[in-house]
Amino acid sequence: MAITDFDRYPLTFGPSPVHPLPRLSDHLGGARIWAKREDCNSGLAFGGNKTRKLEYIVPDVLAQGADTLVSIGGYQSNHTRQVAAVAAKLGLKARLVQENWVDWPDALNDRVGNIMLSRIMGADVRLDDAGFDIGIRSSWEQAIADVEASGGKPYPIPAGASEHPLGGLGFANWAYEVAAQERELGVFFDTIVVCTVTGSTHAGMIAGFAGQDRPRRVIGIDASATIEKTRTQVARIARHTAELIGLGRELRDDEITVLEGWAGDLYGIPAQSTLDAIRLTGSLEGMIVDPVYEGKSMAGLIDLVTTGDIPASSNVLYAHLGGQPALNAYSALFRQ
Ligand code: 1AC
Repeated sequence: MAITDFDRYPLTFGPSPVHPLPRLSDHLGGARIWAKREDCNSGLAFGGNKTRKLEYIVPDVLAQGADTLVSIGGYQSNHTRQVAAVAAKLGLKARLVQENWVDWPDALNDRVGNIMLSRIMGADVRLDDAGFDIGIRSSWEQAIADVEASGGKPYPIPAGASEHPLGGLGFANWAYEVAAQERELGVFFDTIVVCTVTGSTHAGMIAGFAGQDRPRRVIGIDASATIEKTRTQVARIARHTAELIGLGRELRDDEITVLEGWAGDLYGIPAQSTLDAIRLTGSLEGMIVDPVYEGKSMAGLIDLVTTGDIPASSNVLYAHLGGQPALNAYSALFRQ
């Protein structure tokens, strides 16, 4: 099967915008940097990368006749917010387990930003004390069982939709969308930079680009400081997705790159480089990145361009995945 053979339920506006970041590029004095904007890809609750993944999962939800999407993330999960939006759009219920992934002292952490949006959209939001983990959680399995026990028909969607068998397809398709946009724009992005945590965004890209003629670097920037788990998960999902879309060969290890160094100590806690990247990108380009995901991947991009690891001759495409709503829980960091 090829990517075009999979059913896709449209939730996005179409191809997400691609545009240059000239002032950031000039400031760094190296490669030319562009952004592809999943933060404005849809009218559903600010969109984001998970909306693309859900486009390939919704046909299965509808085929199974489910009435409740059951998913999981941290209090400030972008993923659960996008699941809540899709449930609202389809007239389904959403049951969301929101774990305490980040020990963050903001008193409104479980009330503003993503979690507030999920509540506004009518999701059944349940807080859970468990800390960060990208694996399958018993609280989520319990939520699925609870929905079933109360007569509902649950549809399980794991954290970030990453461990879902179809979770990599949205970003495999993204790779083909990029190739079409390159033809229109007359540019080739030899380097892609993307934040990676639960892994299927990055993994899908790797699988999608692997089937194209011109090789490129698809650099995942670790944002959770659990590097070995992340590498293992990205590799597994990339290989599974490559097989699904009929790549016809094994992915090589050198096609799977997750770089560490910008996550700080913990998921959800910004490092100084994260905060510097947020302010630099905002003040030079008016583009807002967040303290959990994009601030960390942007910090990685800034260093890789500045040190020449990404050569000055490169065109870099920065994947903006749409994590901004969490900024509301980090207001103390931006008082001045
Ligand atoms: C971790 C999946 C993730 C989210 O938003 O919950 N990106």
